[in-house]
Amino acid sequence: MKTALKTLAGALLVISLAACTSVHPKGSRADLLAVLSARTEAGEILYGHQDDLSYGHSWQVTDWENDPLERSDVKDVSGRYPAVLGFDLGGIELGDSCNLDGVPFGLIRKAALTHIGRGGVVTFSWHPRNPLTGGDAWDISSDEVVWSVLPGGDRHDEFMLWLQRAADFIESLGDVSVIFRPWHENIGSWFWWGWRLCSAREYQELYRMTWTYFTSDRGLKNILWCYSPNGPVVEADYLSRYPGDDIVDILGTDIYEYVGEDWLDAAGIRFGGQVKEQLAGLKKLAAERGKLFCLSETGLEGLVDPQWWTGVLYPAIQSSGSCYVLTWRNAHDKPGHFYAPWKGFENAADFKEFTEKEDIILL
Ligand code: BMA
Repeated sequence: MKTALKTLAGALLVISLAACTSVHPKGSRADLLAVLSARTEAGEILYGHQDDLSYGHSWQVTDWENDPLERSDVKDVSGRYPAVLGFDLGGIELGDSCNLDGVPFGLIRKAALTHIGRGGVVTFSWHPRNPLTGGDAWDISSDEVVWSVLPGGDRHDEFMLWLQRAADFIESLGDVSVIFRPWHENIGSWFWWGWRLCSAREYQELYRMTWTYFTSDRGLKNILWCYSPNGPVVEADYLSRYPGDDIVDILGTDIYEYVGEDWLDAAGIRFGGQVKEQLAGLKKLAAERGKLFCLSETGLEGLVDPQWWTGVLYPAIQSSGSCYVLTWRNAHDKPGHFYAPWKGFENAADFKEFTEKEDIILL
């Protein structure tokens, strides 16, 4: 009975949302969870893009206080805004005014709230500097960094100030709910919190300390917590650093297509297989735990495959049960570093076709 009622409520939610294309209820975290669950149960996948309202392939917002934030590479090509918008908090830890990619935090706040106001979902990643060496998030010169920020470690007090600044920013958004996925891609060893840089227990403590500070110490309850290791990885590795069912809401995975020296089709086939297999694994884990799951980051840099969206990504995620898929940013200052098409890009039609699939949701 309970399940039947839940399904009915979910169906009604989806019908009402389909009418207005809004995917964000602007309410509590329970509301956001309910909307995402209802969309997922209806077999729909929200499409997301990193930094979409702040800049694009050949433009950037400059006068952000007066800009209506109506430009978007995704909208330029498809006519609609992405349903999910990703932002990165890297730099907030030292109180910088701009993030690591030069985006003012004032703009990030305004873009996030504008997007939620339009009915979209917002997710934050975080590439903080290395708290022990002073290097960046990719500084893996020491394997004592995580240890040093945990209770009792040399850098603990200062690190709590870093968490405070990140929490201050999220709190400054006000009464909206967002997805946060700190300490991502932790099964690789390219960030200071990565696989070879700390033990499983240290990683879990880092994640749990972050969650406890935000949730209990600061009372920030409107956050859905996403755990998003890099993929593909086997289930045992995925779970070995999992922070716990009591604190994680969404099981994520970051998987990119790399072409390298490969034949293009081979790279696409390999990537498609990896995504399919990883999402099938997450589907099982998520079902066992009553969680949602997603493709938290993906993409093919420079979109060198003219049919990547309809020929590679879509077949890999179709009917997967993933609640959203987010492609990475279109840098305005690095011409080849883009993951969504832009106005004038030669293969934009393939993306438009992808966005017109009835199970792919944009605003
Ligand atoms: C990476 C690249 C970098 C960027 C970082 C954080 O994957 O896009 O240029 O600084 O993400 O956004």
